[in-house]
Amino acid sequence: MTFQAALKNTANEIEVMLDGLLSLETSRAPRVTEAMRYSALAQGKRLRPFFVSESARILGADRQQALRVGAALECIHCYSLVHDDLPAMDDDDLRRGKPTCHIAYDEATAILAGDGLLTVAFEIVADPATHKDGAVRAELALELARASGHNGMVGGQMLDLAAEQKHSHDLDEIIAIQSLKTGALFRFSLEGGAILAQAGADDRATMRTFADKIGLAFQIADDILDVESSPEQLGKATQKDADAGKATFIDLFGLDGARQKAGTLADEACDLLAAYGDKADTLREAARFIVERKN
Ligand code: GRG
Repeated sequence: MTFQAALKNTANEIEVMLDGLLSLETSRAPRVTEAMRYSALAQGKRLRPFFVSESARILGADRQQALRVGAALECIHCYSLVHDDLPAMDDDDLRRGKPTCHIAYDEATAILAGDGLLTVAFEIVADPATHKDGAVRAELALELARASGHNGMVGGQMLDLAAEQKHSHDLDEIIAIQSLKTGALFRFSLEGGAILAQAGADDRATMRTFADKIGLAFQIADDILDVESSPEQLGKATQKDADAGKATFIDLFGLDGARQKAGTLADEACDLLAAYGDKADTLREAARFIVERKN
């Protein structure tokens, strides 16, 4: 199966799963559930669940279980987008081609919808349907919390806000920030499949290193799209980084240099998968897509 077909399949399955997990029928507070559904069921690429399902497939874990872990991770990703769009953060009106959650609802509802998505992620992972072995579920919850929290994505967002204030343009600092802000969830996506498969230390390390390379390549591509693309194409505002005084990889490498750096990272990521042979072809295509994508 080609990468595009596999991504589409996973996206469809994740949307069906999220539709069931975020059920309005069983909701005791329909407004917040509606806002959660509004953001989580909006058209996203579902890259992170795709990576969970691919690492699970390559390492021999069950697909339905991998989809549950992917759905949990997508909930965390969507919560971060909802909160990131709030007036106190990026103050954006457009996300995934639609009004952002606080515009469609209101700020308090958007904050609660983000909180709801964050917590439901752990409800999904801790449910016995995710894995029969409680130790596996506990490890998934632990790593997901580490990736999402103050020493992961939340910490990266904090450092990013601070760097904006001091207009910092130091390469090591930008890499360190991005490795937390966007890299941590990619790391969990590839390690999550390995945890489900109860894979050994070598496989887990390979998946983590692959994730670090593509996570950084993803962020460089994001910086390029912010400069070169349009809100119509991306479904979100562009030219945000310069306006916010954010230090980006383009400031450091220039546009061509940034493109080259992202390509090199994708090559290095693909090389890491040699031991998995053809089985990892879709993952290799995904690494290329990360740097060549148009949205
Ligand atoms: C507010 C706790 C908190 C964290 C925010 C990751 C993050 C930290 C904010 C997201 C804002 C942003 C635009 C970050 C740049 C990289 C990124 C995560 C882009 C969006 O991811 P895609 O392209 O989006 O996978 P889709 O919509 O396809 O899921």
